[in-house]
Amino acid sequence: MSAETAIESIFQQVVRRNPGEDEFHQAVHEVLETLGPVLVKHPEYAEHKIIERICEPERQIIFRVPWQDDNGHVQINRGFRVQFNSALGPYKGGLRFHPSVYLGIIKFLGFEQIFKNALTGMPIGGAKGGSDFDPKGRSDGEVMRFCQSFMTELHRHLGEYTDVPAGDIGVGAREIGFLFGQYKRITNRYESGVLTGKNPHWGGSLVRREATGYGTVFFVDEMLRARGQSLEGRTCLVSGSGNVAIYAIEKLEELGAKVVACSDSNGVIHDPDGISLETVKQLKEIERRRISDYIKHRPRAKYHAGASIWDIPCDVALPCATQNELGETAARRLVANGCIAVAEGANMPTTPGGIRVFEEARIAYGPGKAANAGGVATSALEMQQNASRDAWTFEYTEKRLHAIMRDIHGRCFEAAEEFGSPGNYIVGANITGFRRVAEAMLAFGLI
Ligand code: NDP
Ligand code: 2IT
Repeated sequence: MSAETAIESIFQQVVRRNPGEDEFHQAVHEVLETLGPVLVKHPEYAEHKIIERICEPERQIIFRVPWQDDNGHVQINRGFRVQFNSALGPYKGGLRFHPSVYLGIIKFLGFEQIFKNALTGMPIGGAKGGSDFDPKGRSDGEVMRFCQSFMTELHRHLGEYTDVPAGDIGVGAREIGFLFGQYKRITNRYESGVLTGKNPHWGGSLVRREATGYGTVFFVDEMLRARGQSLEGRTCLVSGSGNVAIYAIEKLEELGAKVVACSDSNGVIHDPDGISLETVKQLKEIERRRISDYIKHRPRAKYHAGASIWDIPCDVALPCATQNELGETAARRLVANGCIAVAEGANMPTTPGGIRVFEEARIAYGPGKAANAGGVATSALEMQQNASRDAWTFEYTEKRLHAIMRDIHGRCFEAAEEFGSPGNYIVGANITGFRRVAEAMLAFGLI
């Protein structure tokens, strides 16, 4: 049986065993379709069923999260933590609070996280968790009660050497604070390393807030350098207006690029003079408002409800909102408008059809596993600081992040060459991450 046939049959088995989990199937397919050449080079991986084992989470926890809203009504949500792979270190990965969350979303994110975390070169396994809780329109008190209830169940599965969650969509510094407070209270331990993304005043790392966005920009900068180009003077689009988007915009501006648009799930802001980051931060980080309010502060900007950000002409596009936000039609539009680089701040934002368009056009395309790995890498730096009871400066931590992103780029670039797909960062990222996990799993015996 050829490596490709063997892999297709593993994929079919994953689909059969995980019915209805479309996003998980998509994430698995995207990795498996690049692994053929690895199996040819390493028949021992097939013999020991490494791929089959990696596709099956080590542990899946699903639990009830009851809480009381401000009107005294009982609310019930569902909580998840999928501990996917611990070959390289404690389970590590964010928590997502969004009404679209179900097991298939958490599994796709956890699966991606295995390879992303391996790619950072740091000692962290892969996991993801979250809930179908919708934080939009909820008071601080409601969010606190939800977080306390969520942690009341989840705490027994966590620990600095066991599983270390962080933020993702809908989970930022406020939620991490409530979660940490409840963990500390239940366990009677000030175990700083059990969560990352903490406020720097009580154990968080400087640069963690900025890390995913900054890292994505460092990655796109590396891709452009590899082609003898730079970010200077480039027109950019950044979708979303949350944590990743905001700090991607900040670093793009620092490096001399101009960001003309950002968005949220309701619509798009187009500001040809360049997005005012101060306004976005005030609206999103402080007031928790919709991005449509931006035009009240910047009357020359336009708001397009329900529009696609990818219709706006640009040189560089950074999808930083959510999965499957950039489809085939949008990808064609970007390429037709002269876009030269795409790097994914979000997880799996480009559909398979969109990826094909970028590959055919041979533009620089950085998949999320590589491009957004700066967030989790800086989480690992936060764990290092917690373990040594130390706190590093902003400058030093950012230097470490920058070096990590350069290394990730280098590893992906070289692996893509080695396996016959020069310039293909999907191949490079998947193979590099997979090999590191596979080697550890082989060494550990049948686990
Ligand atoms: P936030 O909650 O801070 O922001 C999410 C942004 O994306 C918001 O602007 C939100 O708009 C928009 N968005 C969310 N869902 C949708 C949707 N279904 N359609 C359109 N827009 C949507 O999350 P983050 O910035 O932390 O996360 C963004 C992406 O980056 C996610 O894919 C996440 O997995 C990924 N990521 C995050 C990391 C981190 O460190 N935080 C690390 C690596 C990847 P609205 O307010 O309208 O919902
Ligand atoms: O998708 C991701 O890498 C994250 N949400 C960050 C995970 C982390 O543990 O910092």
